[in-house]
Amino acid sequence: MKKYLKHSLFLVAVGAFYCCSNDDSKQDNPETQPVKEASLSLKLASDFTVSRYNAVTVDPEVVIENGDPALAEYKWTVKATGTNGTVKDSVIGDTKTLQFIAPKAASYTVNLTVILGKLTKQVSTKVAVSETGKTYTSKVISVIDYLPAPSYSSDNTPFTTKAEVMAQIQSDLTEENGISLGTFGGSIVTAFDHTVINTYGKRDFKVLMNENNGSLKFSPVSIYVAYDANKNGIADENEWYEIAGSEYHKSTTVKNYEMTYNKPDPAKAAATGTKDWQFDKEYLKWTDNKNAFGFITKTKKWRRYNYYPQWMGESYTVKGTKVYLPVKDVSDGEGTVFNVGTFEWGYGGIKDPSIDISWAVDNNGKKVHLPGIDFIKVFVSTFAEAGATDLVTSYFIQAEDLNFSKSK
Ligand SMILES: [Ca+2]
Ligand SMILES: [Ca+2]
Repeated sequence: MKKYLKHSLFLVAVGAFYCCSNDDSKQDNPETQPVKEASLSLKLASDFTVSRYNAVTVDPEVVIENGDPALAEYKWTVKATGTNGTVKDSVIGDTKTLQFIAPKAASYTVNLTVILGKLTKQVSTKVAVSETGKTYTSKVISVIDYLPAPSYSSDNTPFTTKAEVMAQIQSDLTEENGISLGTFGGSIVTAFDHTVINTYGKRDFKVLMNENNGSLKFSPVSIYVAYDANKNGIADENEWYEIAGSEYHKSTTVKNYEMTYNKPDPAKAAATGTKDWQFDKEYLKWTDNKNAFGFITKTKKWRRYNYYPQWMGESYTVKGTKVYLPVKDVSDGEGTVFNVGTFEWGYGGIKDPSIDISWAVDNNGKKVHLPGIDFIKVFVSTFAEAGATDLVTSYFIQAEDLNFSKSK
């Protein structure tokens, strides 16, 4: 024991000596060396090729000496001809690497300006965008997946298999009939026939839902987007990002919320409430991943309908971000008239349902930069009942590319 103690003391002494001698040496060397001037040099391949609505990575070689690379500012511009024939530079990016993507086949002159303190350097390249021979549409054209949550008025599609349901939903999308998503967790995944470009500094697509109509109120919906980065034509699990709208950072927003809906037993006697419209207060049982449970009330008006999608088995679980929707009874507690709130920006079913792809975030809430998106998922992120007017639900109609170019 003694031996170890001695040894340790010796180490401490050496450490102390080393530390002090190091400090001394610093004092012996006053900072007389001149500050080296920063230098910046750029290199970029002279041309790139890609086809219309596809992204090509334009990756410059940036060499910075005696300067902090984190302080470098990047500005990508492309020469665009305006409607009156004037040629102007449009900003298309502000990151070191550019994902160039264009709606029209043409030859583009792309310039990069890098600013580092007092230094400014420019470099330019050509991107040749070729035709694909395909015709594109501005709206989503196919349904990839569909999972409705309970809803009062749709009878949740009188089918027994998912294949039958999907055929009906695809036809409803084409006809723009309005597709019932129900309450929390109801969702639809749709695909465009082209990549919706994330236009710099602009909103890129809009989501069309059915609108509030008299006493019938609908919920805003959350949007998730996927860019087919690996080009396999599939929205892979790791390609999805949530659009972080106005409610995303609020304390009332619950991430990774899960609800399980249980199929009501048709043989069960209805538990009527004190109000005339409360046909069965214990109609459809739900549980969540916060150890809570409750029942969706069946209202008198919809008593002959199934709220539960009959093809979904005995129970099913939905998951995603839950957003608080203010719902206020304005009928002196009668539960017959309600005010339903809305969200400011970044959702479907609101006053301005246009979305900037740059609002996309990953699972940790960190902003991601996507060159565009191929798939969108519309998800009912609220859970609210409005008395006699029943569940606050949503219907998806369409989604549309806002900067779509019809001409080739
Ligand atoms: Ca954008
Ligand atoms: Ca993919």
